[in-house]
Amino acid sequence: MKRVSLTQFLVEQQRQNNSIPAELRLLIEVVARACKTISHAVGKGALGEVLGTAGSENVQGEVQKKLDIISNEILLEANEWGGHLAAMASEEMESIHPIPNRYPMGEYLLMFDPLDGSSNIDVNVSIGTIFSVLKAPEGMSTPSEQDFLQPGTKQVAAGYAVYGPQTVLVLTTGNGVNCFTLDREMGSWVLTQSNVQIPADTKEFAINASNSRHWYPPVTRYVDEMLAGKTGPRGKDFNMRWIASMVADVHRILNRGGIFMYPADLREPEKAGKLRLMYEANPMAMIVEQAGGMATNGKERILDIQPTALHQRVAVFLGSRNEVELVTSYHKE
Ligand code: AHM
Ligand code: MG
Repeated sequence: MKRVSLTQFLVEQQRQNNSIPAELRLLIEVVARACKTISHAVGKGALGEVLGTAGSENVQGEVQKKLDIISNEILLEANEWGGHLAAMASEEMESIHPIPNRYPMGEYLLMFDPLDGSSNIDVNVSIGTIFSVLKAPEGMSTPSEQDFLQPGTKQVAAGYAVYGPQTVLVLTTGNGVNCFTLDREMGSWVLTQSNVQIPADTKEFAINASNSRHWYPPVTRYVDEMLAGKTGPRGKDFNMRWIASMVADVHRILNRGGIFMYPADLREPEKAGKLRLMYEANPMAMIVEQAGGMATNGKERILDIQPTALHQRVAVFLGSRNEVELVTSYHKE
């Protein structure tokens, strides 16, 4: 098998259709390098004294794990000096992180969830890093939170790294979705899947069913109909999976189809779900759409939502097109 590295892949893409400007290519490589470092820290586990809580809370009031903070630091440090970025924003930081004055300022904005699936860190279950890249608005001098509040359609790149039995980087620059497996001996990312496509139909769904008593009627109806199996209105049996790491659930869907749901529910309607639009929903929605799938908040396309706050939450339905279409149609009835 001819091995194509991430660098070679990006350079060739840049040559072929000029779809990736050189600056963006370098930015992606720096993010990928940071993910390699995070993968290494994650892999050490108890031996690296990286497990457990850090005794602090993030802006959403969630307890931070040591690895949440370490991963955040790795991404900030790796991306600060390269000259491609104007600012960064992270799920783990209350406000944006402008590039310090001692470094040149670039034209991109980077957002990330440094370590998604925090509840799985200490139990050795797959976790990951999710990232999204936007262009800074034309004429921006000092970056502000406002500059980040662009709809997901404006993303120029999005991706995630999943730290599981293998470490895999999944990337889109708006021209399909490609996967790179980390060769741990060589320390390089190798192209292992090109132009991934999510099947339009599926028999598998993912939702945290312990919240079912709080669901809104369209979600209850949709899930009940699947649970009814062959003799129910759907006429087939469905299987369920819930990893509680969005990266791992999305990665499964990318590989064999399925629908992932984190709906808003009756508890705190104003929160509109658990997941964050800027760090989780938008990048995943771009990847899923680029792979032929669909992503909505139950009513509208996630990528069309005009953000109003950096840490805004959103309901998420994504994956196999026909299923996302169906559950979205139930919300509209
Ligand atoms: P995190 O960013 O704090 O890790 O939270 C996001 C995670 C997602 O990866 C996952 O889909 C979801 O939270 C699981 O939530 P729950 O524990 O409610 O099932
Ligand atoms: Mg997360």
